[in-house]
Amino acid sequence: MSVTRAMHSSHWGAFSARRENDRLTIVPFSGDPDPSPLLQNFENVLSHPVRVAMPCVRRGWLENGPGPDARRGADEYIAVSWEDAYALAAKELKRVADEGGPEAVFGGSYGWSSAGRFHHAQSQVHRFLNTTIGGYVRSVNSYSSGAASVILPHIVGDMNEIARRGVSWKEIAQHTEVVLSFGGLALKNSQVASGGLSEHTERGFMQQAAARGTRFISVSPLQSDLPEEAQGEWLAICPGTDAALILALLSTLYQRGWSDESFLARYCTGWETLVAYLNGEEDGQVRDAAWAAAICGITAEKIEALAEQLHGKRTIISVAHSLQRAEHGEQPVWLGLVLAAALGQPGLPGGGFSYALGALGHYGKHHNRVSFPALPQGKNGIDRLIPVASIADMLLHPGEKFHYNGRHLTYPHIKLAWWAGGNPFHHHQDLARLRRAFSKLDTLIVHEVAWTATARHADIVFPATMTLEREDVGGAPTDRHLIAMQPVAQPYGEAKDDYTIFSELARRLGKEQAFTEGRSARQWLAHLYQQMRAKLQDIAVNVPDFDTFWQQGVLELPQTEDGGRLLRNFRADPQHSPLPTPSGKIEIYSARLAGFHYADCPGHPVWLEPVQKPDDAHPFWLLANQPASRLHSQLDFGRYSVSQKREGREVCRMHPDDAQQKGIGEGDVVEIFNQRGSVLACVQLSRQVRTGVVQLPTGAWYDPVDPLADKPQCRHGNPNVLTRDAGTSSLSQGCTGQITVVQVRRYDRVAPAVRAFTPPRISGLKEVQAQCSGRSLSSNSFISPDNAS
Ligand SMILES: Nc1nc2c(c(=O)[nH]1)N[C@H]1C(S)=C(S)[C@@H](COP(=O)(O)OP(=O)(O)OC[C@H]3O[C@@H](n4cnc5c(=O)[nH]c(N)nc54)[C@H](O)[C@@H]3O)O[C@H]1N2
Ligand SMILES: Nc1nc2c(c(=O)[nH]1)N[C@H]1C(S)=C(S)[C@@H](COP(=O)(O)OP(=O)(O)OC[C@H]3O[C@@H](n4cnc5c(=O)[nH]c(N)nc54)[C@H](O)[C@@H]3O)O[C@H]1N2
Ligand SMILES: [Mo]
Repeated sequence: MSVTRAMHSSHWGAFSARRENDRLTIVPFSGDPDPSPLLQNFENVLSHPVRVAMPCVRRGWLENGPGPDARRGADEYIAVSWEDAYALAAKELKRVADEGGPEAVFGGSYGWSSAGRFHHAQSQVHRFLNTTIGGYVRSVNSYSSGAASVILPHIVGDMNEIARRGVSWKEIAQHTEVVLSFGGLALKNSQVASGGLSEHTERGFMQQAAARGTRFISVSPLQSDLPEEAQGEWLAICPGTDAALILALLSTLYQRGWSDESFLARYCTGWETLVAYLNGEEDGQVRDAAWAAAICGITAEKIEALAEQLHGKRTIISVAHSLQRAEHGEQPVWLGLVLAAALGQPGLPGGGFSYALGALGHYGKHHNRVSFPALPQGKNGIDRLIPVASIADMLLHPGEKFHYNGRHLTYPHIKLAWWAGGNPFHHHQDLARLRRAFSKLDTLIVHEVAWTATARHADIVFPATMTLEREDVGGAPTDRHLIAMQPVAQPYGEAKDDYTIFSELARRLGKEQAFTEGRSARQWLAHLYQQMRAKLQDIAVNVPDFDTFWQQGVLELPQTEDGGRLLRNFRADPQHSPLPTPSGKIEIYSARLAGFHYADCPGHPVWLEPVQKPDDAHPFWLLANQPASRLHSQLDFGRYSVSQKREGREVCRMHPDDAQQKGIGEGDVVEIFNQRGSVLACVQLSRQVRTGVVQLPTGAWYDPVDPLADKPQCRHGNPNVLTRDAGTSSLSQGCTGQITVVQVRRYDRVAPAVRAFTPPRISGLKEVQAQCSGRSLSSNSFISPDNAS
């Protein structure tokens, strides 16, 4: 019996993979106090039939050539040799770039890909397009924090200073009396951090804080957003209404004389403008607790009691990413900051505002003094951008103007999009609209490890290796462990890593040297490691050479405890450490934002009536939050993810009272629908869900019964069939996928079988396989790390 063990890492934890004959077992990193069950998702995926085995070309594209095609998403595929795939892709990229320049190529390629820093797919795409055709149209910001990342620099400073480098968990556990979190602190979310997370410490810190007497208060439609460890309180709010609640809290603090007027005067601009707004001096509408109660579904008494709980306490306010992933998402973020300021807390130990605490394992952690460098992306020769969530608008409205952060920009005319390491048919909203948008392209090229819905819309599909099939270095700036990621298995079928694919394409475009700089993947790892080592030497820290690190598997890096420094320094000395805002202070009124003249994001924070709210036809809020059983759509076919489904379908949760009214029982298949389409899911009844809310997490692979339908039905449970595709506001144009409104009914027919994990029809697979190396697709043989390179 042969046994091998290799060190590896993922966005949800470090581990060693142990294989015994054909069985793969994942053993969490011994230094991790609270490993994530997501690790189990690796155990069954290596040779799963839904893996992409060969380069494939969409039949319609191969037969008719590049061009808009409404059949994208419903076509079959033809397996081709690597030679043919490279030739087709290189020729097409050259054609598009010759005719339209880099402005015709969209290389945003948003997505989380895998944890390794070198094979980070998005960086590889960017480097490839920069070095071969001189650039590409890029996307800015993220689906995570589209609104927050744009508004925070106007009102306080860079988001990273308020989130990743925000007040640390350690400090909270020591000093904080009240943690008020809008959107909660679910441990399901802090399991994850991009680049890796070798130690899951949130649970422990919450236990410590609670034991010392910290009071945790979670404002959320879901009780489960606050872990039991926190022993906290739940305020069940209607989704999308936190801005009204916070205005009422501010009004109460002000009316009772509890607002910290000296902090507000010394460290902030514009409090008097907001007070005028609270008092209705602008428009006659008083924004007090009674006003807010009618909007957010929390009684006026409870709102006033909450204000009282905060008054005089060392309080930290956190606003989850989710709140700003909604219409006017800038407002609750801005108001969370203002609430912390009105309590006089920013800059005090364990106090103030911490954006998105607990949303990811990065936040509230300490930083490495030196981190592993990113792959250099080269220089993009053009400056054309879209906010990342405007992808469908861009493709559907070329040449049209749009607003973004004080600028008036124009959508480019895109002919070709190149995607590696992301899944837009997971991450984007209104998937029927997204399909129509993608049908406008001449060509879509996708590198994927498996037949996701995005791969099924591509014209050329390159089979990419999974992280377990190659070597890399895992590391994040907030993780003190650097991991030598050693391969566990041979590539599946004909799969190659993204770097090899791009190197081969660059060669065919006459740019191989520019792309590779003459380095193999292993040589890049050693080169990047050496850069980090030199920087460490500059600060008198010696770490072993690359080969020794590789043998060791894990390296511990020195860290610094500088969490919360921006506001701490500002509080200590506002003259010498002003904030990087126009006034140098916290901006409760922003002259700059007012100068943009956006009705949907004016000069001070406001409550704005949303376009989407429940009505007779759509009486429920749908909450499309992050899944507990996987990262986004990654490894949805993995063991743990599948184990959390029911009969192969995603599980949605609703309150038993709502279900009873609809004649829905535990375990029933339901149809959740609105004007954009419908989704089947399996019901779990739960009193942890506020009435009027249905919760369906993201990440079940899109599996439309008829992919070309105007209003598709997803039999698997992907909520993005239902979400609305509109930006947060003219300021940031962020993603608004977190919430929408829907109707729900029991599905009484025989529910169609889920086919998400069955590959599309592929012809010619056998022939190409015979031409190629002849290696059997099923022999996903395991290898030992020693003979991996
Ligand atoms: N309705 C709604 N929608 C949302 C959200 C929401 O709250 N509600 N949340 C949004 C948020 S915050 C985010 S960050 C996005 C996430 O959206 P994405 O980042 O696009 O989601 P992932 O599933 O992580 O996609 C990564 C893809 O890369 C592939 N992959 C992994 N490793 C490799 C590799 O080495 N090479 C290649 N070529 N491919 C690889 C995986 O198989 C997977 O398909 O979703 C957003 N969408
Ligand atoms: N297991 C796992 N963890 C993840 C991810 C994953 O896919 N899987 N994704 C990671 C990524 S990329 C990101 S960006 C973060 C995202 O971090 P978040 O956006 O914060 O995560 P969500 O789970 O979408 O939302 C958190 C909670 O906010 C609540 N909520 C929703 N709408 C509202 C509202 O209007 N008001 C209030 N008060 N609460 C509301 C929901 O009940 C939800 O459970 O998560 C990260 N963590
Ligand atoms: Mo995200």
